[in-house]
Amino acid sequence: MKTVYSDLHGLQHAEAEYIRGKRVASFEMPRRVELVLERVRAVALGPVVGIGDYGLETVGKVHDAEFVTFLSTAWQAWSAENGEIDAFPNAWPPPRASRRATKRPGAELGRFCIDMSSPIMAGTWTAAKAAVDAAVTAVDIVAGGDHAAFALCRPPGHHAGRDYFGGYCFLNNAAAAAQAFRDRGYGKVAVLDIDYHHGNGTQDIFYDRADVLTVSIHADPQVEYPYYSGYAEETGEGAGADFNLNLPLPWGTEYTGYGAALATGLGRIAAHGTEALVVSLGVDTFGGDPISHFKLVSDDFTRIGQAIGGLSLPTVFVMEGGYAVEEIGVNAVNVLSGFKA
Ligand code: Q9C
Ligand code: ZN
Repeated sequence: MKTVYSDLHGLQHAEAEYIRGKRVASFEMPRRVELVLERVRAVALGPVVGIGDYGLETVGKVHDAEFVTFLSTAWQAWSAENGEIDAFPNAWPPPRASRRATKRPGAELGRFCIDMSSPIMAGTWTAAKAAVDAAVTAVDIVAGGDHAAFALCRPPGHHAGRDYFGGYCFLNNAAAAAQAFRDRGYGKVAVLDIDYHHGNGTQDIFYDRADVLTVSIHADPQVEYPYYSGYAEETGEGAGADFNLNLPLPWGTEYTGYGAALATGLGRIAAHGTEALVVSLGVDTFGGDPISHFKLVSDDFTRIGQAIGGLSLPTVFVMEGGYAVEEIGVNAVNVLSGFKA
């Protein structure tokens, strides 16, 4: 399996995020994917290739134009007012307030940013755009005949919606990959999100569409980020009714419970008549993850990969979360090795 990688990800290197009132060192860091890359090489998973440049068209198919303009110019506006300091919002629009644009960068951030974990810095746009390009490059590798490919990208993407960012995510790499499959003639596409957190952005982007089925297995949103979505009753709307499946699981979930949910999700993906699959590959379901509460062990990731491989679908894996940095390489690559076996 080929791995798509660009070192431009290093341009996003947030110093801090805010967790429960505390300013702490960012859990989402460049070293995460560097260690996955090391593991890819150690097990000889396959060649490592660079990214293509897909311009703004791909991004524009899954994000609103106003949001793309905002994100690509946010640092310039913020740093002109505030200097070289990581950008966080300083206000959010309350329900029923005006959605109109303001003249202050901190207030503009509040219009598009959903939390306090995702600061914008000088290289954020370049890094986020490179991550989308990695995901779409992986799609082109599969469309070119490979059975599967791995987009080893960061910042992650699944919390970014059509017009918002957060949860360490700025642009939705997996959604761009799913859309790219559609644009290359794959009629029915599915996204399987196995990150510990609900893939709210991906759900949002495809919520009213039947051509891209979205399935997410994640921690119960009543107790876990992103809190305001990820419930089982969210099943899609309009043409997309019944084309979104959420499988929330309690804190403490081990492979017994996880594997059962995975089997349900894979069954739905098979029933969809899926022609191409995108996997949002988060490994923050690991028991040792510092911000999560599932209890998977490293060997469980091999089993997850095997189960996904059982679908025998053209598949693109897109890196998402995973913050137990020392184990992230083994855990992520176990999924890919399991898939191949
Ligand atoms: N107490 C991804 O895994 N902070 N994003 C949550 C919980 C945000 C995770 C704080 C976590 C985002 C891609
Ligand atoms: Zn996550």
